[in-house]
Amino acid sequence: MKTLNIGIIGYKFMGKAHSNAWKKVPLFFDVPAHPVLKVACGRNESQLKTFAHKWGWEQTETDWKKVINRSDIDIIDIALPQHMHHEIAMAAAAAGKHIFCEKPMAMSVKQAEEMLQVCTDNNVTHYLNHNYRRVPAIALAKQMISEGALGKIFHWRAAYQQDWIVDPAFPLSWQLQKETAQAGPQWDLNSHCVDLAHFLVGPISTVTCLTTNFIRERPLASEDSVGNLKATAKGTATGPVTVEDAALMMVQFDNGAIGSFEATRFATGRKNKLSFEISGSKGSIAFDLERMNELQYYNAEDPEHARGFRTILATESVHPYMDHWWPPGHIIGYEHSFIHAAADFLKAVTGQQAIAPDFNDGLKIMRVLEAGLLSAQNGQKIIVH
Ligand code: SOE
Repeated sequence: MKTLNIGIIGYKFMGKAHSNAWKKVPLFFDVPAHPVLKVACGRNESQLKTFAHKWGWEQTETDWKKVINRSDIDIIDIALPQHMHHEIAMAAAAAGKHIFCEKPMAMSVKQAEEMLQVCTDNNVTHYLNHNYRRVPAIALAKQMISEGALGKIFHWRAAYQQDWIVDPAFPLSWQLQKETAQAGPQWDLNSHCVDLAHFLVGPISTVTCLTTNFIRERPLASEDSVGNLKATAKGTATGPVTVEDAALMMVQFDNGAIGSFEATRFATGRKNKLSFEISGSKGSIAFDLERMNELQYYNAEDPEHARGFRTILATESVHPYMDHWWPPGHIIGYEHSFIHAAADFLKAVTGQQAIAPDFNDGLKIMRVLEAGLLSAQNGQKIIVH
């Protein structure tokens, strides 16, 4: 069987999620080419070696440029914070490597445009890992909408709620600084929800946004404070938080629907709750990541006395991706969405099918997110296109 050699850059939270996907995908899917975990790259050599040993990467390298310049590497997996995506993706595409890139795509629309251009010019496969599209219940929602189950769509309501920085003692990690994150939940969380809104409802034409900060100064973080949404303080010195703590967007879609997006790291008690509801003329659907195997569906055409939201358990072999997993009713989890992405990416690299979201979709997401930041600054409604 054909093999594809992967070089992964980054070994923290996403490095693990991606490594798990590359390892598991040939076990559960009929892959068109076998992914080889060839080389793992990161700056801290001892941590990197521990990671590589545990996850089965054959080699390690501390200089990402050397990984990209290796002739035996086919795929570059960018599992790093967004401020490093542009430079690495540009170099990887120029070297003819296929790119599997973690979200959010970049720091700006301009960077995203350049990344898309260089990938197009070099004819490489590019995938942006908004993994939630590949949660079976969400893929089922897409299928049902395409089949007309909701009729004309009126409303999109999304909320992505976390609470990991409610404590003022939580330090100033890279996610809370503009130089490394560009923005707060508007980038990290609303990027996912805008991707889902584009996927399920359609293009967004205008954006109005409000952002706020609840805590403006935090203790400085220690050097290796990255990964798993944990960080430790370096001492007593503090620094300013330079990204928003919460964002609220209102949008208009090209198809006439209107939508709202709440993204926050201050929803006390909510750890990683991504929920959305779509209301249409014939029915509605609702999803909650905390119950990720379920899709709520209301059919306005049911007999009047029997109407009500019902729960579809998206665990059957007729549901997207589920024929690769367990017997009926056996649930799956967060990491499976990454494995589904790896399976589809290998098909894309071998020319069997296109993959989305790619950098073209990512650029459209960045346009909405950047319009949101601009609107929050100037108080105006921004026209995206
Ligand atoms: C942190 O907020 C985070 O890990 C996101 O960056 C991920 O994309 C999301 O899946 C979970 O939360």
